[in-house]
Amino acid sequence: MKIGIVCYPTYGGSGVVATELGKALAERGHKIHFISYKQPARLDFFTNSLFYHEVYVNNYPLFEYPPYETTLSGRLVDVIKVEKLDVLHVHYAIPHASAAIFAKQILAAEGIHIPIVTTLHGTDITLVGKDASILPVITYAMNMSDALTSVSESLKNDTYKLFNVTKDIKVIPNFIDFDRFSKKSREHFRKAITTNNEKLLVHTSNFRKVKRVDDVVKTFALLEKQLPAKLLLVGDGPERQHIEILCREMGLWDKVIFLGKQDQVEEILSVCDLFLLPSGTESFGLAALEAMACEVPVISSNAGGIPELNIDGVTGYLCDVGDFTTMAEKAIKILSDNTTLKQFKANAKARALEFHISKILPQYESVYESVVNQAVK
Ligand code: GMT
Repeated sequence: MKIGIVCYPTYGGSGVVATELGKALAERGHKIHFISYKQPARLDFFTNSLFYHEVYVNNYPLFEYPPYETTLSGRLVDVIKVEKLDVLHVHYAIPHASAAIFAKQILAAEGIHIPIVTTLHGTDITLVGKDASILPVITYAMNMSDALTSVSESLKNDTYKLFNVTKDIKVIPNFIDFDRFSKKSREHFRKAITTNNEKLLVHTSNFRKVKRVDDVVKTFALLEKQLPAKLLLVGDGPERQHIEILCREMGLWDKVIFLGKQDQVEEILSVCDLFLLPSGTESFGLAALEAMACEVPVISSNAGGIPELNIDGVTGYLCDVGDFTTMAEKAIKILSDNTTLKQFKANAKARALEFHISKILPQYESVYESVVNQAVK
């Protein structure tokens, strides 16, 4: 099949899922056309089945807000026609779903039918999309999509709760490529940052408020009073400076290491003992799945879709949002006994294997086939 994929080109979340999906589909013989405003971060090579089309927004002095959505629709019309795409798959509804529906309608007027698959990822529903200024546009785009998928049951339920969506939503969970995400031997890196008996905790995110990185630091502060440990903070974003200041104020500056944005996050995860994910909302928690694949158990909040991934008492622990005291207690419980830690690490990997890319990919293929076949009938 010739498949167009629209996504954000960013390091985290939906951009990663879209890019890894496209790369895996290309390996299975499909022709994949990525359409975005920048080359997706994980699209670090090309083959004769992978293509990238940049959306370039022309600026003009009149525009306080350059018209990205209109330009994206125009680019989609062009790529769909020229490349003769069979299906267009858009990741993150805002503004990708509405831009795709506009392109679909323009093409319909020319007698060309293009099925649209929209995948909902998280804050496109739970934070940004539900805002009254956007809600009617996103509702329309979801209902006009030929197929709708969401990355968790929780996100599906939120969508039905918050929007007047009449379409079926198929849950297809996020996935992990074990060729890349598995424990690597990088002990030299661990030795460089920890002493022999120190445990190593980690958090990776885009440092937005919703990630509650201050709860990561507060959990660590309680823990390190009882257990020698260090904390790695990977990623960057609006909250980073505030978190740096918090670490200084709490006297943790020499125990918390800020690594910034990293390409080879699996190498870092490979030397860590525990992952912290205290998010206020989280539709799935791909970062936690990446950690689990590298044999790192997870202390998380019980928000959104996280309980569909992290099993309480098995792969880590689930705590109420904001309850960093319990998070610290549970972290100490796992880390203070090496036999317990070993068991949790093994459980984390076993759970991650259930999200192996080979199990999830066919689910997307069958969605594509169903919308393409519907069009033929
Ligand atoms: O929705 C977002 O906040 C952005 C999105 C992204 O593009 O980074 O993250 C969401 O999608 C990921 C991939 O499906 C999920 O693993 C994240 O849980 C989800 N983030 C939130 O729900 C906050």
